[in-house]
Amino acid sequence: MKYTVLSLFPEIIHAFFTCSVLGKAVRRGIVGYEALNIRDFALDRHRTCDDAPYGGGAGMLMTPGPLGRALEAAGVPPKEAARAGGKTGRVVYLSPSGRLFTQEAARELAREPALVLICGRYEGIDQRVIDRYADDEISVGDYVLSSGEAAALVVVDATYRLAEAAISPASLEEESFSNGLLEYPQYTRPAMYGSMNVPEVLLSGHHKNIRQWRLEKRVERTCARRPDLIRRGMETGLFDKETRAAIEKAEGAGKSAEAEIRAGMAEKGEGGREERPHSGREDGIEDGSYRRVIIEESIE
Ligand code: 9D3
Repeated sequence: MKYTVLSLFPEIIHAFFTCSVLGKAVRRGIVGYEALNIRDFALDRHRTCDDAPYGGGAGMLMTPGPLGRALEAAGVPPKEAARAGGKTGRVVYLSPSGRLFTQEAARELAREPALVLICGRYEGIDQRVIDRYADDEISVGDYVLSSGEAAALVVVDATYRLAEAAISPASLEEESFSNGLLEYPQYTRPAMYGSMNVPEVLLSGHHKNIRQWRLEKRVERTCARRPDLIRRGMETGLFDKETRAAIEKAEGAGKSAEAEIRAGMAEKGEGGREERPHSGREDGIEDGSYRRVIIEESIE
């Protein structure tokens, strides 16, 4: 897969493509990328890329000139020039008004030979440059980001690993959403972490019980956190007999989202209220000290 990312902050893009697993894929030549600075295509002395919206309104918009020239430099012809069949790959504008990015959308984009990703800054970009060059408009979720870069990196991350797996399928293990349930909780050494023990069943070596426990945990979690996934799986006949039985059991035990929250509160005190008044701090530390964040391990 070859990515071309157009941004006013290409340093953000470079950092992502040179670190960790993706960095290795780039160095091995499995993934290619180019990060273009849109500002390099501005023509005036101040390299202006923004202007006020026609018709009024808050904030500034990205002007079409520099972005259009950056796209042409990336080999993207305007639509009126009748594109010569998929050579530049799909042009995606990351936008809060786009269609929702899902695993299905990631699979679809991963099939392209190349992707051109446009990151907006300010309040957005002039509609004419979208109409003239973009094939697709994608949002990564219903929350407000300050710009398109983080969204573009989400799309890169979700697609490059699928594209890579298409070359060497051994690396693609079972996807979290492929059977419609969330993952089970995981534990590694040490078996005792402070006063917190690893669940006994995982140390038992009893593989059938472990499989059953993991299925129950997945179902409990999914019922509590993503009841939409349970509904969808039921409606589409996605779940096998064991899973359906586990769902009935979890629902019978009242493991719905609200039930789990109420259960959590009941453990802390009566009536769902905490026993001590809240200090006003969000991190739960009551003595005025700072929370220490310990990074135990970094990923190569
Ligand atoms: C004042 C109206 N805002 C819309 C809610 C304008 C606006 C918000 C956020 C304009 C640009 C942005 C920056 N966001 C993105 O560029 C973006 C985004 C996002 O904010 N959420 C989810 N997906 C994406 S993809 C690009």
